[in-house]
Amino acid sequence: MTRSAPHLLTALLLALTTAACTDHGAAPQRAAADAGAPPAGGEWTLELAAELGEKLGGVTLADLDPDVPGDELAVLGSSGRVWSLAWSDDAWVVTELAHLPGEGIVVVGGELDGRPGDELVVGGMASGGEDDGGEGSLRLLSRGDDGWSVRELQRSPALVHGACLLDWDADGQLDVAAAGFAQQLVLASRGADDWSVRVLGELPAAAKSLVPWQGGVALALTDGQVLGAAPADGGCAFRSIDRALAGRARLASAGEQLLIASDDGSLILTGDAGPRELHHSSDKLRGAALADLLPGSSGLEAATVGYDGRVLLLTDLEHEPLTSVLHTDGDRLHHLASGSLRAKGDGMFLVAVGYSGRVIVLRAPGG
Ligand SMILES: [Ca+2]
Ligand SMILES: [Ca+2]
Ligand SMILES: [Ca+2]
Repeated sequence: MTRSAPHLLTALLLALTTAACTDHGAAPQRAAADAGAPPAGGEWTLELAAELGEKLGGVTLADLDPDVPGDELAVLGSSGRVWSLAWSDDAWVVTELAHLPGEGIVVVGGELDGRPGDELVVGGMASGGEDDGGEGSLRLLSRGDDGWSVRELQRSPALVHGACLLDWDADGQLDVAAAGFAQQLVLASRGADDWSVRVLGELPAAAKSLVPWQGGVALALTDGQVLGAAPADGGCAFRSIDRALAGRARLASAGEQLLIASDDGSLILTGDAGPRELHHSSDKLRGAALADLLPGSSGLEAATVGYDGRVLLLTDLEHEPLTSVLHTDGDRLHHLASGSLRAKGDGMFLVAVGYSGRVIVLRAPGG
């Protein structure tokens, strides 16, 4: 493992007494918004897991260390660095897994090689930074006996901005779906001998995000469309899920539902009754999480982050959603992940990263 002097960062417990505020004018006032009361569902705790000193583009939860039960964190830096953050002996241990030649924008993890532990898939630039232009790259990071190794799955004509894992061809093995500024949906699959990559279809605009959805994927496009893509007769069938004027930036899926975070600050939840706006921020949104974050509350909860630096929690989605500000970071936030971190205990977690270089870990109440 390329353990280049991992700096142990003393976990800084800020013990956030969340200043719950009813953020959206349409949302009703509730006890959660009263002075001194926690947000809906109870008090969250905030932890600064690391300050990595550069813009952070992506984060995910994955089982990077199979010897320790549960998931660790993987974080992408604008320099091309990929770090793992693992909770060990009451501190976050930061380890550089790889230093890619290009900036990483999206990272997902899952079982891709049949060996213990999750692998990582990173989408981003082939070389240089996001704003430099040039080719993109989709890379696989695998943990071997001698540390982590990197191989390129696909060299793209432009930045790879979204990726997700799903079993597209229903052969029992996860595949990698990816898209970006090249306006193509690409599928990478591991065969008996090696990986193969094929273009599933052309897109009408650049893609910012994709997630597994309804046996295929959903894609967030910069022209305001959200498209569904699913296997059909050996190929791929596209359909429109939602359309708006503003570009779409991040997606999260849970069952049949889809959460859409947009450039105009709107946070949309699709459902039986069609798309519904849960919240509207004054700045671009750059994160989407949709999960049962509060087991004591009925239904799912949603969360988002954005360029205003705020981490927002939305509860009571089935009725009139309540919005709580869980944290305000000092700079723009760029990505949000949710899941469990067994080494930290029970319950659900949100992890936010962005331009400040800080890795913000938020723990839901009731864990
Ligand atoms: Ca683990
Ligand atoms: Ca594996
Ligand atoms: Ca498969």
